[in-house]
Amino acid sequence: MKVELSAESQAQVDRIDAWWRENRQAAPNREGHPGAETASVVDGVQQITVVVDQSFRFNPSTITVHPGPVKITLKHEGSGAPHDLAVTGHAGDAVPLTSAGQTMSTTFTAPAPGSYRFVCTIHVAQGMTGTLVVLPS
Ligand SMILES: [Cu+2]
Repeated sequence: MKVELSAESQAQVDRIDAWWRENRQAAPNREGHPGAETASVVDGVQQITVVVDQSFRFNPSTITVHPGPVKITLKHEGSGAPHDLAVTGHAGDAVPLTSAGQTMSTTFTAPAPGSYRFVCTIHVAQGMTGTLVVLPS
């Protein structure tokens, strides 16, 4: 059965369609954040490898460290856009843009105990964020 819609109803359907398309595209924003790991000490430096791909997520997305030097390695095992990892509010605590297939790392001194956000600076809008927890000792 074919239903004729009034102009007003059609406009409403168009709006709903547009909303649906927009929100389907924004679906990565609603994806969860995988993994939680504590850095392990190798040669006196706490080390952790964070894997990224085309899903706009860090894995692990929650990293726990103790005070002292921390080495974060970003491993891009997917395809598509490059990613970086920057602890917000701490210039220098950042792994530079890492392309698909590449591995990059940075070593820095853990900031004061607390909880910090880290982001992929070019995919904040896709919800590509994580949490760095620095324990008191
Ligand atoms: Cu990214």
